[in-house]
Amino acid sequence: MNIKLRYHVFTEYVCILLSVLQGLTADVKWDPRGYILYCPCMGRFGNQADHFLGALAFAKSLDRTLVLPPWRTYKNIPFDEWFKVGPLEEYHRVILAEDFMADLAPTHWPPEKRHGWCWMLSSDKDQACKMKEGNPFGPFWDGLNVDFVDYVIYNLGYDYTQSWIDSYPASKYPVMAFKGAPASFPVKEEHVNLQKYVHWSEKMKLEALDYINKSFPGEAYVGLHMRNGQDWENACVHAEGRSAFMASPQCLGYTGKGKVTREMCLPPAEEVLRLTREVVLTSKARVVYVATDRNPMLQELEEHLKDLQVQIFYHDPWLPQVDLAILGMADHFIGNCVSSFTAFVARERKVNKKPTYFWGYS
Ligand code: GFB
Repeated sequence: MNIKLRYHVFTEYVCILLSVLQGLTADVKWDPRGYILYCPCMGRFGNQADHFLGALAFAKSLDRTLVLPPWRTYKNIPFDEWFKVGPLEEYHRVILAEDFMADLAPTHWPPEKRHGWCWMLSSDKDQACKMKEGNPFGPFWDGLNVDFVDYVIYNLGYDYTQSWIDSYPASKYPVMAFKGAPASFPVKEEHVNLQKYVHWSEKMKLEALDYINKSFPGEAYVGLHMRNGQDWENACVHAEGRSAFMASPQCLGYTGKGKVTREMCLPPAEEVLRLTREVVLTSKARVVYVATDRNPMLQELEEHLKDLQVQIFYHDPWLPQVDLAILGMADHFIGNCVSSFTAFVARERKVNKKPTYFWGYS
């Protein structure tokens, strides 16, 4: 084990010990300023992460504690399995959903007071707020042992802070449990920087570093995100010519300058090879790390970069978040303008002042 890795193993043990001690002495008190809870029920990780930043900002604007929802895959993943809680507290009050349910809900949000919150137009008000209908809604709330006895219908936008405070005071509505994230997608421009409070857990960091240290220790590397699975091919059919499409504002900005192109959404092989070579040449890196949901283009890359003596690595980790962490640590990164999976990496790199380029755009 090299020194960097040993240091991380040591810090992880210290963190685990501290959290056990904290758990033993924790005295979770109810906060009368109220709580916000929601299901991260739209899309996969990148979408959920965009929503998370907006929900965090929303909770702060209402001065309510944000209950950190588990991430939703085919099961609930406790928030702190992937990210640290501490750095978020520098921005605003948060509590893990599992702690909220164990320590506060039995007394302050008992089963008979559990109301689901649904956004609905006034004209649809007679429809039920189906908090738990379908997947992931049902399994998400089941994972927290929550059933709803009634619901609250609202049609306020999440920017109308004062209206929220006036209409739903915490004294009358202590817990807001939203059907979906109280936030927009993609993340708003003014919330992008909240990424600085989102830090990988020691466990995730170790997992990424372990791969890096075993595969290309100490080498500068260029990380590539190639989003080219079947679902993406289908989605990109609708992308061309639009002023905004999914995460594209990360490239085109939020004011509709420019249009999404086919090359940005689903870059052809020539564009992948061209930009990779350009970044390898300018960075002088000798390692390329490929992350993808389908085709890593290993043969084409090897052929195209043969004269530069570049080593190419493709890990295909058991957890996509390991790819994200490795891409975040890369010296240079090329991603996809339209993908929110890329957007997570690009935001992390932005706050850490690391360079990012985009297929069909840079
Ligand atoms: O993260 P995500 O919301 O980003 O969804 P997009 C894409 C998912 O595909 C990731 C896998 O969460 C991963 O599970 N994936 C994508 C990858 N790229 C990689 C990669 O490089 N490595 C690994 N290991 N896994 C949106 C979806 O995806 O695409 C929407 O959220 C919809 O629901 C749309 O399907 C078409 O923004 O790229």
